[in-house]
Amino acid sequence: SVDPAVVKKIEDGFQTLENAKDCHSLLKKYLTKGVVDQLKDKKTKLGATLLDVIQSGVANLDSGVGVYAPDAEAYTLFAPLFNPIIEDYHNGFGPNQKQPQIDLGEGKTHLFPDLDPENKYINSTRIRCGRSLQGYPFNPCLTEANYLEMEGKVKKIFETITDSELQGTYYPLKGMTKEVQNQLIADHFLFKEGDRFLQAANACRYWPSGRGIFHNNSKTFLVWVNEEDHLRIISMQNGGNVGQVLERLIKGVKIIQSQAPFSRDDRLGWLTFCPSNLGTTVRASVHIKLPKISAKPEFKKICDDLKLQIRGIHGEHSESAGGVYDISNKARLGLTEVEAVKQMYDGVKHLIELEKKA
Ligand code: ADP
Ligand code: CIR
Repeated sequence: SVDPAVVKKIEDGFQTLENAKDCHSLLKKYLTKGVVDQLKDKKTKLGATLLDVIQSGVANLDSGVGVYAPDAEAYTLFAPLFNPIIEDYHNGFGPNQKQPQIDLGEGKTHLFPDLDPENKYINSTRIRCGRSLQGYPFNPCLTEANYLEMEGKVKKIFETITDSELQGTYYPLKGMTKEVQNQLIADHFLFKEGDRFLQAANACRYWPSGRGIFHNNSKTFLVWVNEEDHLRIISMQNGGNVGQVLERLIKGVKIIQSQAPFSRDDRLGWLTFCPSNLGTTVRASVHIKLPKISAKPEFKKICDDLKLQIRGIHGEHSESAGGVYDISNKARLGLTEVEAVKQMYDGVKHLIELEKKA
């Protein structure tokens, strides 16, 4: 059974959320007294509790979502909390709905010709997806030995990549100079360090052990190792050629997938640490200048209606700079991978038309 001290922390966390009038997280919206009482005594086989699920959102009242899954079982054991959050975040994906079959968009990349052939609006395009290695829980339940073993496994996979465009080098975070690390972060290639949302979720233990980045020479194909998810597979390049970016991502995912079994759930698709990334795990984004329409008060509403999410220039929870925004598909669950990319593509195309007319 759950330690009474942990139950107390859960109840205190609930009170903290109740008292926080300025908190707008999905956690606060759906963690009712009834849900607390139903779930506070439950524990996954690996020993994770409701506290592991909610502690990041309790410590960070400005969270958008506020919960993480410590292991795969948490999504079912704590479903009375996860399900409504998932439904709210992913365009109404209900408890009886299932993630469709995988369709990365192979053979369909011609559907995405350059969004900005004159190079006037889009600085760069990026598509990423996440994967979890079968047989390992998510961050809070991993030991240092797990991290090192997982890093060893994926390093071996990287060494087998012979495709001339994708082949590259794995750079462990341990031993990387601060100068190199900070440059990679500033240039948008590497995950940041000290993310308070992840830290409060116990997702940064033993840092930097087992963490690192693989990339090809031109930094157009990259893989993050053991940051928020076990793997983040990324394709990016300057300009607005979404088709080319997707084509490269598909090539990379297929190579890696052929050598590592990943955790997939029949209903939720690819499993990830954060419920916002379930399903396709795909976030397709552009860094785009839209000086006219982004100055309008209705810009956020326009993007919401197009099912787009706005982020700042250095990723989630960062600010825009120089009028450049990160615009991406918001939902990742309940649609196919190629549909997720199309949501970003069609939405951004529309935004560019609005900007031209403004
Ligand atoms: P994620 O995409 O994994 O959800 P973030 O929002 O933190 O995570 O973004 C990670 C990094 O990727 C940040 O440095 C961000 O600026 C960069 N990035 C995202 N989209 C683009 C893009 N279209 N072009 C260049 N960099 C991008
Ligand atoms: C939040 O709730 O704002 C953070 N926990 C991040 C949530 C979604 N972001 C993500 O998956 N990277």
